[in-house]
Amino acid sequence: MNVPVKALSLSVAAAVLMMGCGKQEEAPKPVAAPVAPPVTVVKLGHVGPLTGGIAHLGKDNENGARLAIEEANAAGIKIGGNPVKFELIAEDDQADPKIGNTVAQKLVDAKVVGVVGHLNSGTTIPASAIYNQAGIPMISGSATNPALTEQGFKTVFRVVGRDDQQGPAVANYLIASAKPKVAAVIDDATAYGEGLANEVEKALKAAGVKVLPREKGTDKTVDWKAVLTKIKGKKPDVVFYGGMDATGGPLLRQARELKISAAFAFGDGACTDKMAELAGPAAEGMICSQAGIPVQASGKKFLDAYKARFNVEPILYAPFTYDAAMLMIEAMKKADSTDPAKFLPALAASDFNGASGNIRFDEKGDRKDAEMTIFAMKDGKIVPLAIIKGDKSLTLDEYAALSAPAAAPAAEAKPAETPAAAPAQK
Ligand code: ABU
Repeated sequence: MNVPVKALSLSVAAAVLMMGCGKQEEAPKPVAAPVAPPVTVVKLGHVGPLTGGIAHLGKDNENGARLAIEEANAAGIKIGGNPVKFELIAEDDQADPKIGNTVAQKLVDAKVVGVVGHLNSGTTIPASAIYNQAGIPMISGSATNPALTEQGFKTVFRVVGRDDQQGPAVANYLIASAKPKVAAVIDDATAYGEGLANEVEKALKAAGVKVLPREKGTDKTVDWKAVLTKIKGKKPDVVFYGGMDATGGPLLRQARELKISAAFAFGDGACTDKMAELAGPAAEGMICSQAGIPVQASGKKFLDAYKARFNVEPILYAPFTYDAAMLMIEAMKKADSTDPAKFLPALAASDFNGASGNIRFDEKGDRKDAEMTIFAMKDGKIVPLAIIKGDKSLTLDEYAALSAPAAAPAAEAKPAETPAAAPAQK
């Protein structure tokens, strides 16, 4: 797991000098140079799709974890008395559950001490059993399907909210803003898309909205014309799609091409500026939700560091994967050990002010008091309309004013010992 690297150097012994008279003089004694303490290399895994339609989101997640690790290495952390060097082992699961399991086993075999990931619920849920079997903690920065943390695994955590929070949040916004009588719900048949669509449907029905029979595609579908033609005839007032932006963008563009005028709403997987790139002007006005604070609220220090390091803006959940890696590192520091069995209790007891706000876990490994944010697409950018925290609905400015001390110093994140530093709780 840890590879000690010993650096040892000795000064060169002086040669014995024979002086003119033939008398042998005693050579100076060798002086040992200061011995550098052994460096412990600590491997952390990150997994997400780095190829395929949602590679942009996988790279965003990976960048967040990488930034945290580079900052920790620059800070020069000691654990167990020795300096440590964190190494990120980044793997591509292509958003495919089978490949997800293969790379999970690869990370176990590589003796990582923790994993940040995976990105998709459909890969994270099966992979979590592999990590749990090996006693390796994992924190997803984006998987929102409730089943992930309902398995009873003590090694499993997430730093975003759940779809049984996100579904009602976006559905209730849709109900209040569009006052629909009839709704269509479509999903991509993944653990995430179908699960979130189910939560939205439940909330719509509970509010008395008639929900049409479910329509389905896959996470590769880009031709939605048959599904949309079927829906058009039933004249829904609103359409919700459970799926990612790579498939949601074409869906929205084709819906407008078919002159479907319903309000469209999406979950976090399709709550990105990429929707405007893929759908064009058809994306204007769409509603979407994220299962956490908007990236803009993650604090200037994190945003500046991310931009400086990667020369792009973070897209969606990079602040959350940054925090996930930081949480692992903080837990190792607290336990003074890189042994997962030893730092796991410290991880479960985290109380940490990171880029995405204050993080504490409940007994299942879910984030306590996770925020939900509702966005609308304006001029090609998703703009946060409301950040829902407990029973409060806040604007971005109101949230920033409440949480500034916690959000600002992302790179210097400290355990939340000062109650004033934490954002308002329910
Ligand atoms: N939560 C958005 C996308 C990731 C997932 O599959 O849960």
